[in-house]
Amino acid sequence: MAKTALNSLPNAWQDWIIGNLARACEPDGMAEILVRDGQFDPALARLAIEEASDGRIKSSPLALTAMPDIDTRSNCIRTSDRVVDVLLTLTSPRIVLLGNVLSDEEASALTAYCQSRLERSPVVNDDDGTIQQHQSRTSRGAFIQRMETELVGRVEARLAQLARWPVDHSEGLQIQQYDATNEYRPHFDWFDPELPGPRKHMERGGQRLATFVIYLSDVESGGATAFPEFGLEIWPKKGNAVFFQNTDSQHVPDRRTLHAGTPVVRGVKTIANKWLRERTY
Ligand SMILES: O=C(O)CCC(=O)C(=O)O
Repeated sequence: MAKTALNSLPNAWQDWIIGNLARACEPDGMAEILVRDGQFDPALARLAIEEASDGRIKSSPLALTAMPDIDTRSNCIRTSDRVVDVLLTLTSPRIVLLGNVLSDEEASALTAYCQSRLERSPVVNDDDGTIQQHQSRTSRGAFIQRMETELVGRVEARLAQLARWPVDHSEGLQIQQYDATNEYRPHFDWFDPELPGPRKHMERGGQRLATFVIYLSDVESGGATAFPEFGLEIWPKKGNAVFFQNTDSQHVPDRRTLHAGTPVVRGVKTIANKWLRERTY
C-alpha cells in the first residue's frame, strides 16, 4: 500500500506513530492525540495509523462519523495555553458551558478589532442561498478570516483543542453585537439539506456540526442564549463560551438545537460565533 497519509505527516509525528504502535498503544487514543495536539484531520490521522500498522488495524467506521466534542470528564480542561473550566454539561443534545475560554484582554481586543467593520447581520435565504438582512436578526456583525491576526489564530487553536476538531474544518469567527432591543429569534445553525439555498452553503465544507458562542462582553440585562425546546437559558459572561452539537453522530440535523439570542434589555452584548464543519472549509 502506498503510504501517502503517513508520509504527509512531519517526520517527528511519523516516528511517534510508529513508536507508539510498537508499544501496542491504542489506535483510537493515538488518533485523538494527532487531532488534538497535531491539529491533523481526523480521517488523515486514522489513515496514517492504519498505514503505519501495515494493515494490522483498520480505520473504524467511527472515524468517518466523528463529531466535534469536548472532553468533560473533569471540571477543567488544560489546553496548550489556558485552563478552561467546565461549568455545565448536557448529554443529549450535547451542550457544554465553558468558563475562562478567553481572558478579559483577549475578549476586549477581539471586540475592538472588529468595531469599525460591523454591519447589519444577514441570514441565509432558503431559496437561493444569498445572504440577506431579515427582521429575525437585528444585531450587527463582521466576519474575520481564519488566522487573520495572531490573536485570532491563538483563539482558534484553543477552540480546536477544546472541540478536538481541526481549525481548517471551521469557518472564520463571526462577531455579533447586540444593542438594546436587538435579538436573534429562534433558529437553527445547521443547514437544511432539503432547501436549495442552505444546500449551496454545504457545497463548501459540508454541514455545520457544532457551534461555539463565545461571550466577549457581560450584559447588564437580557441577551441570554436560549434553547426554547427544553427551557435552557445561558447568561452571557465575558470570556465564557457555550458549545453545542447541531447534529447527531450521523450528521443528521437535530431540531432540539433551536436557539435564540434573546433581546438585550440594557447594555451591549458582543459574541463571537465559531461554526465547525464536516470537512475542510
Ligand atoms: O446571541 C446569541 O446568544 C446566540 C447567537 C446565535 O445563535 C447566532 O448568531 O447564530
